[in-house]
Amino acid sequence: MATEFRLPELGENIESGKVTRVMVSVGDTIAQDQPVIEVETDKAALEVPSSVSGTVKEIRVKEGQDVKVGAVVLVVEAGGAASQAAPAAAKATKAPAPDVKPSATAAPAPVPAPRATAPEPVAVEVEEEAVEEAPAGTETASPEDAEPPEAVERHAGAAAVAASPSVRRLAREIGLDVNQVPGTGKGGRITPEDVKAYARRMNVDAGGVTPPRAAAGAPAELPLPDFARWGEIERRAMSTVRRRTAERLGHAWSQIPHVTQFDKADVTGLEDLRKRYGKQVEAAGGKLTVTAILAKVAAAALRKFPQFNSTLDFARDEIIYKQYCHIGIAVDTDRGLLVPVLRDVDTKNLTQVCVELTQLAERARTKKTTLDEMQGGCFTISNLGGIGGTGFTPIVNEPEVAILGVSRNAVEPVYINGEFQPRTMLPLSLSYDHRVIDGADGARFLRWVCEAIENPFLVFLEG
Ligand code: CAO
Repeated sequence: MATEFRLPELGENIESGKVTRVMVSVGDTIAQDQPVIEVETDKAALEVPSSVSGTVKEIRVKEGQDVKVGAVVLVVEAGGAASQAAPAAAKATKAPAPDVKPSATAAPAPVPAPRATAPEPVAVEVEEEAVEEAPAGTETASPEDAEPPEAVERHAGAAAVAASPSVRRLAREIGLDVNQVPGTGKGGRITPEDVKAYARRMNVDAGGVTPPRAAAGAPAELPLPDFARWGEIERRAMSTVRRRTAERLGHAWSQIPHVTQFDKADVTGLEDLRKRYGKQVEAAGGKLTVTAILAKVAAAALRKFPQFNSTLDFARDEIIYKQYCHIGIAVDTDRGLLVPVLRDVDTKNLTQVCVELTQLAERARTKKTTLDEMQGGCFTISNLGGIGGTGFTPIVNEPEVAILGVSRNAVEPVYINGEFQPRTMLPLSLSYDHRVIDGADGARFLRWVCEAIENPFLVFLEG
């Protein structure tokens, strides 16, 4: 009997993914839980395991194609179908989306969504022909354009939120969390007007649907010249990561009043400690790096300065203070910038942080990070010092309110006790959201970070 394997839920608010690799061929025998395709979403690249076993009869997706959650990926002949597979012959126009909850009978979602925000099975009505053909390497028009009638989302501690995919897309393009939008439609359903009204209240420009180019910081009203007039050009489709990066950074840059504070930490002593304890950390499976040390110091600084571990909720006239401390680390990968998150840095010792950071950066570079690992950061560190540079102004990683930029350390003459001494100095730049953080606090925070680097005892004393 032929069974269909459909794209399972990939995570909260994720409706589709771009197929970056098909890992099986027609005629292959596959086992349950065997990864069969690799999918890229705006948050992570995931290997998607099959929920069925047997012989692959048909492959319904291609590399480069956008595939909707619930769309058929494979048709597999016999061999132990899991519960979520539907009969291949069934041409129902309202097939249920696959079960998102890991269970004994359903295949696990490729990446478990964060426990606190794991959605209930989504009541999305999936159209049979959800997958659009596309030549390899190009993106199709958004699959969201084929709009299912209604969807229900849930999020932690909140009632179900009803919003159609187009409304959720509108919210996403503007940069809003649809779960925060009060719905005025029937039964509390969120309408496009609700999203725009909410955006206006948040001081966000929602004049119509902001076109993606405008969201990415390139004003739509400026038409591009015909560059081919001056020489040969090549057009390439933007990757999902590049597009999402452009949208997010464009939004953050235009909406957050940034201030960047600069300072320098004397890391002469720290560099000696790194040399002295490096082998010990290496034996534990990690690398004792400046980034890991800064993550620990930043975690302590967030406890001392809680306004840096906050998020502005304009709509409710509130500031949300997080009681946990997850640090995002900017990682340079061949797919572009990714920011996986180190969890509960304040509760872990430095060796643990080093080991986790080593593994996390490696997973980010090899497309192995889970969605959970890409979410929930409180504060971000971007270390460009391994590459070079004397300073830069990082952009705040919304909805966080501050980010620490790290540049390359250098030996400099520092005037101490009446004489110049050669000291290794680390340039740091702290960008922050001036709506939430005052300049004096920005200066105090960064100074404290520098002092804690120079005298780590401060972390125990005050962090
Ligand atoms: N000054 C001088 N040297 C530095 C340094 C600094 N600030 N930071 C790192 N280095 C050195 C390290 O000591 C290491 O040297 P060795 O190989 O001799 O030990 C080398 O640079 C590489 O460092 P690393 O990558 O092993 O470790 P890390 O923890 O310092 O960095 C990570 C980890 C993930 C932050 C880094 O690899 C990376 O991806 N950086 C780029 C981040 C980025 O793209 N930011 C931009 C975001 S905004 O567009």
